[in-house]
Amino acid sequence: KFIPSKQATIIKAPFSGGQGKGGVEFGPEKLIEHGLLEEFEELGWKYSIADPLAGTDLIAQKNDPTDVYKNCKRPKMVSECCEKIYHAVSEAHAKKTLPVTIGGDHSIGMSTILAFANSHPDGGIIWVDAHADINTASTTDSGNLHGCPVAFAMGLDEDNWPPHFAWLKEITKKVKPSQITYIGLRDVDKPEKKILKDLGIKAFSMYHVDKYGIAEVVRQAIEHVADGGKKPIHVSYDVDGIDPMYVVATGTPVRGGLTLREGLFLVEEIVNTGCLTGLDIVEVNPSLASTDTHVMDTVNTGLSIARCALGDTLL
Ligand code: 5AB
Ligand code: MN
Ligand code: MN
Ligand code: MN
Repeated sequence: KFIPSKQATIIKAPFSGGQGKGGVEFGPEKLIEHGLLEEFEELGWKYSIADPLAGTDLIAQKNDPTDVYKNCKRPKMVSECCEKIYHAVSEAHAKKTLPVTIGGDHSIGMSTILAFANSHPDGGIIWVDAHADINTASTTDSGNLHGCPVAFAMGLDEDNWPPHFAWLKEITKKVKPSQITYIGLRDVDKPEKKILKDLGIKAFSMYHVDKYGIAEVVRQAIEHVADGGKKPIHVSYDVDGIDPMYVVATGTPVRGGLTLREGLFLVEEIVNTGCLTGLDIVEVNPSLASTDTHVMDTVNTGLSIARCALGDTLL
């Protein structure tokens, strides 16, 4: 509905500065190596590739011991990279293409959802994750900014932001609490629970998936953020939303997650509304599995999410 011809912009975000582990920066290349681009072709999509972090010395930045601000780790690196990704995603929206941002860690979600909200102010965001990623610069305990992107995109606790985030402060239209919902939550920090409650953010945890079933949960999610399928929808998909039995190779796995089919079904349902207008696939870390089979399970899950998002169907 909102992408007039099947045109996508694949945005590579080989970024790992939002957390401490190495390897998540290989996500985009791994997905491409195992057939991401062929999927677009087979499903009739035209695409261009954006590589906004090309030329950035990501290794030196990640190892810069001076890049800290209070409890926040690598704020300069995260800010600089996220600004570039913000512009790339905004450009993809301006060209009326589907931005498909491939991580990398989830800190880049601040850019993708903010670019979405600025290009589609009436749109809704569905954040699929085991985690709420809504710690603020003050509440983060780990200091890892991949646990904070939603708070940054909403402008929460701006007074305590690291000074590097000046560009983000200048973007006055923030993501609104009513504009986002979650599916798959099961590991939410105490201060995050308070934020979700205080702001009245609708969230579907694994409890809701068990109680109502994924079909009803995704229906309610679409109802809440997109008037049941009348408005553009951005999906920010952290692969750790799916159970580690299918997705081992990710940085912060939590047991008791979505089955593979639940995780794919929700994408299929969103696509069926015709409203999918932005997608992130993040936190595939090929270095975090002890066997090739486990790496490939995770990579193939990422590829399946993409295939569902591009409208693969038997019918
Ligand atoms: B992910 C935790 N809440 O803030 C924190 O993988 C985990 O992008 C964040 O969802 C997980 O460090 C970030 C404990
Ligand atoms: Mn997560
Ligand atoms: Mn700028
Ligand atoms: Mn996440």
